[in-house]
Amino acid sequence: MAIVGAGPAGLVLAHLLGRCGVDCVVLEARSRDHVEHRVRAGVLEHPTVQLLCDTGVGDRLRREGLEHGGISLRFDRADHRLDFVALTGRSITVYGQQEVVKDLIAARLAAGGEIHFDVGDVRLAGLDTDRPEVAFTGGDGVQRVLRADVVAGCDGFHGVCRPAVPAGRSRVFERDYPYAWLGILAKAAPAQPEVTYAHGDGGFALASMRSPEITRLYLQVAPDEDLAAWPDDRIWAELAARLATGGGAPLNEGPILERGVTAMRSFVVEPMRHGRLFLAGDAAHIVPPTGAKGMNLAVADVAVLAEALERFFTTGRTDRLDGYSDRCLRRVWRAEHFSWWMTSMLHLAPGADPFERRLQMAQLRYVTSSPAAATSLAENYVGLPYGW
Ligand code: FAS
Ligand code: PHB
Repeated sequence: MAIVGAGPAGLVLAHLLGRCGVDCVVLEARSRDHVEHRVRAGVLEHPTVQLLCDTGVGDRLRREGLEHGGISLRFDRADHRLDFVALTGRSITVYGQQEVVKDLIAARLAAGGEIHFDVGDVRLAGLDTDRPEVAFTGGDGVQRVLRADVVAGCDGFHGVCRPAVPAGRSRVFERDYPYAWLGILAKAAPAQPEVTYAHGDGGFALASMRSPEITRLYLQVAPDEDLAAWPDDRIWAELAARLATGGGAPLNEGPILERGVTAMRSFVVEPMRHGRLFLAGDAAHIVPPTGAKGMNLAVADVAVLAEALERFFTTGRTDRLDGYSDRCLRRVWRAEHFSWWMTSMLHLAPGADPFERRLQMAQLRYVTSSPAAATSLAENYVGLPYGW
């Protein structure tokens, strides 16, 4: 089993396969230090937390993760909390993606798993045979060829696996949004107890956190925003303006530890398979991060793939492998819709007319006042059960 990519998808897959005795090798283009410090997602769905804890890699997550019973939508200069536990009986956990990656790498290496970092020039061949090959240059400069039964393409949106599918054998569905997120990680106490999405006249902002001392904040900006045009004082002033409430606590400022601009897009490739290549996570789909689904979808994909591969390697039966793409795409499209819906409800599209603004306000007021509407948002946000 060759796994290309050591992000959440590749590492969870290697962890699950390792537990059932399937021999797998992970190939990662970047260094261990880089992947363990790359700041990305922050919210773990309930099923993701369950899977990590049930398979023995959730100890630190349980100790250090911040379990939240809900989120707030901030509009009309007030907070409107959605109580996920009351609505669904389930919670979410805030725990940085890089921490999940650290825990998984440590667990794989402790179990004797094989992860090659700093690999280059990864090339796939023989995907439509039963002996596919992955050629690569190791971090030591030595060229190698990995002969496998199956290849998992877990190398993200910009990887080499999806492009290895011959033209005409897959179909792409995509949408770009007329805005991006400027995100910062700052050494400052979060000013609010839970993840808070703000919709105001100046545009969207999101207040999250990583610990009682580290806050994670986002601003809607133009899709081609130049980060250099955002000195610290401008970032803090705009965040304060967009997150202002009637009487809420003021934003706590502090040293900015990391900053970046993330494009917003929806993207799905169908099918998520070509011969013995199986695509998972961002290699197969992208969601705008407003629904906090990206990393969680990656984990859900490989939970299905690991079960199918275990059946194949232990019995030779391919029925679950043959059903992999269709089964994952049902959840993927549900998450694509939810992420598009949250994004459209909360962001101010450039040139949006007063009619669109009033539709957004009507939706925000409805989803925070109707138990039925609030339950719909809550069950999608906390994560639908696997197999949904
Ligand atoms: P990943 O991209 O995480 O991992 C792919 C791995 O493959 C990487 O380590 C890469 O180095 C490696 N790779 C690439 N090409 C390779 C090659 N040729 N050979 C070998 N290895 C190769 N999601 C949220 O839910 N909330 C967020 O706030 C959020 N913020 C994000 C910010 C940014 C800047 C980005 C890019 C994404 C963000 N996401 C967010 C989405 C993100 O969390 C992804 O959904 C998640 O990383 C998906 O995990 P993977 O599918 O494993 O892909
Ligand atoms: C985060 O904490 O990084 C985060 C939270 C909620 C989102 C996206 C990102 O929708």
